[in-house]
Amino acid sequence: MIVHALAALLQTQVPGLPEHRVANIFKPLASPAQSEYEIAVFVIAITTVIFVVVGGLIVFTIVRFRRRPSDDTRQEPPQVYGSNQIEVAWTVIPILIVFVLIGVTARITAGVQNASPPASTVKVTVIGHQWWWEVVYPDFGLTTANEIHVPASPDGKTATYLTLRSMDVIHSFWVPQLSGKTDLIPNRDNFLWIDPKEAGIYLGNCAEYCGTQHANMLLRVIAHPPGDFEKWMAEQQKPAEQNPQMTEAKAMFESLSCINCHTVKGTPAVGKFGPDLTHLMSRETIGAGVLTNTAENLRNWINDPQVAKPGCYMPSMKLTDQELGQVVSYLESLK
Ligand code: HEC
Ligand SMILES: [Cu+2]
Repeated sequence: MIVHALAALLQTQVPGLPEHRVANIFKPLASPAQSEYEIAVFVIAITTVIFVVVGGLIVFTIVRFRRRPSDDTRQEPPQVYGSNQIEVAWTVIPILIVFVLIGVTARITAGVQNASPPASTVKVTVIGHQWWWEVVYPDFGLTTANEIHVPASPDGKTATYLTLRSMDVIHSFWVPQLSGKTDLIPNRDNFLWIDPKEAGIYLGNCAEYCGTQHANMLLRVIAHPPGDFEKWMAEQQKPAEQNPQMTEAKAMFESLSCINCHTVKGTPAVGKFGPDLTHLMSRETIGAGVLTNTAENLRNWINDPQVAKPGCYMPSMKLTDQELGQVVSYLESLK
């Protein structure tokens, strides 16, 4: 399984878009991640100084006051206690340090949370499911899955505001180069915003254990260069492709219970339990990043999703070869 996930992570590449695949908080590429990076460095610097001072004093004491052969072993060392100055110093200084850390953390957290959206803001609702992400663009009437397309914001003038919800258990949205983790909690809306400084693909994952396939609940944010996001959106808003050569295959798909769980816009398939398949072929991966979206992987997935993602909530439909062939060719027409 890990091999599958790794393979999916390593293979996929959209031509022309660089991949920011380092899951590294020390290489921030969006404002919230930048602020969080700064505070992380600040806290690490202060705690490093404390570590060096305390560790240094301990080492110094051990060496300087070690037992020497000339020591009188029957005599206790001088018992020094009750120095007011020292007591005050080691109480007050740590309190001051703690308050500085609290103050700076509160200021940065509030700064990230209260930042007002720039004029051009894309709203996205991300809904966690076991074990995939539903992605809704309420202003565009669009639903997709697992791959969140947003405009890049090289000048800081656009941002994407995410409303985070959950259908079942607590999940956590984490794309390390864009922002810290934010939980998706049932019956509660959480918010998060991102403004990727560079176009490209940012990888993330669910960061709150949410059941067997938690590790395969991967996430990618695709930040489009200026102008491209609108093109992508225009493509996505079109209804599902109606290819006349697919009439039979389409009828086959619609006769199966796939349509109780999946939506294909403009067709009788209106299920909401699984990912929207209207533009399935525009996605790079299937199964929340577990497989690259190739013809072979798609066929294997539909034949039995439990192989790539054991325990996931899509059953093997035990299709015959002929049914499988038709269903796959229909899905492949959903550009
Ligand atoms: C009981 C509900 C259910 C049925 C029936 C069902 N699916 Fe699914 N399907 C799901 C769920 C849930 C997922 C998401 C699995 C995951 O990633 O954990 C999914 C994922 C998929 C995906 C991957 C989509 C993506 O973007 O990752 C495809 C393709 C798919 N199903 C096709 C089909 C086809 C074709 C059928 C009928 C033969 C079918 N499904 C029947 C629930 C169902
Ligand atoms: Cu999860």
